[in-house]
Amino acid sequence: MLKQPIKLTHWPENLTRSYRAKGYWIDQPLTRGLRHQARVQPNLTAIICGSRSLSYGEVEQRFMALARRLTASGLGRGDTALVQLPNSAEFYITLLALLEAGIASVNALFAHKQNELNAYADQIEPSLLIVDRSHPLFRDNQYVESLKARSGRLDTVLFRSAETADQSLDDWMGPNVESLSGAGDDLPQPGPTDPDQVAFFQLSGGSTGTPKLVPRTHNDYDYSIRASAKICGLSPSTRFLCALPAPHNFLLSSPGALGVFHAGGTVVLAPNPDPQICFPIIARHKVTMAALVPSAVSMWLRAVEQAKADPTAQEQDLSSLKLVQVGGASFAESEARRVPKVLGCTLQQVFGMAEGLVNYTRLDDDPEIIFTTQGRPISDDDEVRVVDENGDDVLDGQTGMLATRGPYTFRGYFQSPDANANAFDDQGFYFSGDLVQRLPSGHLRVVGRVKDQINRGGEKIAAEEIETLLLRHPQVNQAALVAIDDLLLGEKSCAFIVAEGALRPAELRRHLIKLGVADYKLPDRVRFIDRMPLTAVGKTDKRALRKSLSDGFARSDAGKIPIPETL
Ligand code: J2J
Repeated sequence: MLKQPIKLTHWPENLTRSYRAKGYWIDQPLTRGLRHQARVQPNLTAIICGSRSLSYGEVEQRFMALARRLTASGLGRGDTALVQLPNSAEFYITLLALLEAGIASVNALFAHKQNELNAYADQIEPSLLIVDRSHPLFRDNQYVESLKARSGRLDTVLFRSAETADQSLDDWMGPNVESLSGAGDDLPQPGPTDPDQVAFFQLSGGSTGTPKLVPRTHNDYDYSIRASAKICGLSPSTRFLCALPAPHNFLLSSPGALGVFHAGGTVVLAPNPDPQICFPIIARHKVTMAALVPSAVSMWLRAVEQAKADPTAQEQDLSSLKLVQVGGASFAESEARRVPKVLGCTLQQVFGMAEGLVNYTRLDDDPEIIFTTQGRPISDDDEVRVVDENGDDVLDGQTGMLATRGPYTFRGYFQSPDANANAFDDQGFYFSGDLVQRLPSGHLRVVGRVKDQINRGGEKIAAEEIETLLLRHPQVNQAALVAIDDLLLGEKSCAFIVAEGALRPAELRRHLIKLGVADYKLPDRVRFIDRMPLTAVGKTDKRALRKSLSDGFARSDAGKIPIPETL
């Protein structure tokens, strides 16, 4: 029996016609870029991962083998997969295989734990799970069994870093596809979903209780990738460093690894943006371009300056680096101005979102524009409105809420009617929750947000999600999570708690860890208060809570700051 396509809120007919007519939507699968390069330059390097180097030909062979195996085992269009892999060649090979086989994946960050994975599994009911045995959740089979209980459809589980008894991801990518299935030519052939249907799900930063999923189609995502690759000047000589989580929209599509594959360049993987790890990689592999969050750029600037001041320090050859992209959170103008001087390369500011719209400063923009704005949209057909609380457009230079629609901005979260009712107006404009100003040139400046979210160095935390979990502690009567200013990360989180009886921050931390929350979502500070301040309409007055945080309280100890590994 044919499975139903995955539910999607489509763009209106007149717009889809126009996006096709203008050449944005080309009705090709997202694997097109890599497969094209595998044909024209099979021996060039596509991925460098530790000591391994994979050519375009090898990557294609491996992902096609995996796609065929998956198809042979009865998986295909209408099926979904939950994937959690670290930064590795296998991540890209898996993603490409699932796209080729028509299986829509959710690619969880490696930092995610049961809280997040359960939420994704409940939404997509995966038939397939692809995970890494080195992740603490998958050291034994207990959690896999509980995921199977959540999703009745889940019966295929593949492991990276597999143990002997496991179905090994590596074997499924291996060359002996026919002999493994014993069928040969009779095997059903893999086929991607229709280009207008869901290709995979991106993860929303979110501001509600449950992590939300953004369905992305081949057509819309591929357009954003092709156009981004052009804006960023990618070519076969591009060597792109991916040192943040590979599944994140920034690292995947702005222009990210998929943009690099489209252009025939090389993706060089690193586990995190620590300069001690990344600088030698840049020197060894002659990296030309890196995508970073602001806190990582600040660490790089500091590391270069410290090395310059220290005559005994080993020299770091960063001369191959031509472009550093910074995005995901606000980047201080003073830091932006230092980038060309200290790192000796061009800076590009990127303001994007998993939901769609991506803005770039252009490589040839006036330096003042690059230092002081977060760029302008990819497409002439990105409709951007900056509006006041009545929905009326504000003048250029004035602050308003960002609302957008266009050829690669989604039309609705997966199975979330309430969130969609809040996030969209009746014209299909998506309200991102950002407060921005637009310059007459079309460049945007991000000046704040209205969404109830904390942006911890690019890692997004939906306040409501954590508040709901805090409230599950029997002694917590009320909870509110707010942002504290932080010198390196931009923001950290502080939980205000009204508790019953004596309760210690460590106990709350243990409670959240037990619920399986990703570490970056654990409150950095906890404050116990007697009463929640309320607004006139009786809601928690978060503004008052933020104001009550004194400067001294908010200051962070730079020496103790963990390296931001996730976006
Ligand atoms: C201020 N805030 C920013 C910026 C994102 C490219 C780059 C980033 C993301 C991303 C992405 C910002 N200055 N330069 O998907 O393709 C905040 C805004 C935005 C939210 C989206 C991409 N760049 N932000 O960060 O889905 O609040 O995507 O709405 O994780 O990050 O977060 P996310």
